[in-house]
Amino acid sequence: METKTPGVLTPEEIAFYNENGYLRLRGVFDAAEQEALGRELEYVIGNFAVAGKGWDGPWREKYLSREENARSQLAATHEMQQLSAALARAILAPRLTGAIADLIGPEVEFHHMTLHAKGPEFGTPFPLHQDHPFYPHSDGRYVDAILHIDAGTEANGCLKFVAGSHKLGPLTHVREGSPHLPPDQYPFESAVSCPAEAGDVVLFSIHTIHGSALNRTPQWRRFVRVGYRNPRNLQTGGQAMGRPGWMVQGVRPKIEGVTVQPYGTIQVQAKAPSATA
Ligand SMILES: O=C(O)CCC(=O)C(=O)O
Repeated sequence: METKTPGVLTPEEIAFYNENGYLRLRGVFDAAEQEALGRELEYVIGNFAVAGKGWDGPWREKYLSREENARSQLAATHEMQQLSAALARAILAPRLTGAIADLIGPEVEFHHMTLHAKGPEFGTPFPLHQDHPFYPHSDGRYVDAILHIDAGTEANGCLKFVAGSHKLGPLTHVREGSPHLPPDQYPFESAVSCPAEAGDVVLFSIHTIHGSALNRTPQWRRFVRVGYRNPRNLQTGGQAMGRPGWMVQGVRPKIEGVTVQPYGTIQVQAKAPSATA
């Protein structure tokens, strides 16, 4: 039985992603799905998320005034598919996973889900970085999908990308606080804004340099990140290391030297083909 959604993206969209390292998908979730996502995420934030000042590090003095540094707020948590059926269904959405299969497939494995809700007026910014240091993988066949539960605008801290930066591969990050790129070498001005509507999804490569500015609006700005990989792209460390995820397109390929335990671990023997790549 065919378990891969037929092509979703146009050749132009695939070419845009390959050239720039990111891609906006419009209207992935309809009004009813969007309403359920917003409502259930509100419950998750109220009951399970941890609110704090957000990412730490010397970049804060560079980017933020004293007041912004003291008052900035971010609510975060992980793996909300364990808390909400609407969020669990979103991971499997065929238009989303089919698009990702067009970019890195044909097989696609779900890897993780993370909430980033920027608080009102002083919603924490993210300095420019790649996601590679947080969950390094052997190659570039890894796409992060940002589900826009709320619209992303200049005023509330939409995503910003350094176009084409995925071609640089993994870069060395400052490890003081959360991994980030040195602000002097990678200024925010080098990134282009990617505003999007609620219900849109923005995709980007694990190697694309990105970040977002302060949320200065009176409302929360809620984004959910879902990580997807080609299952042949083996993880080498970080978040969710060794945990098999659901197959969301196709079937898991059998890889020499890799065993998947039914109750929860992926073990890679030394001879696995891409474990040392
Ligand atoms: O939520 C944001 O504004 C930025 C998210 C981000 O940088 C990330 O998920 O890696």
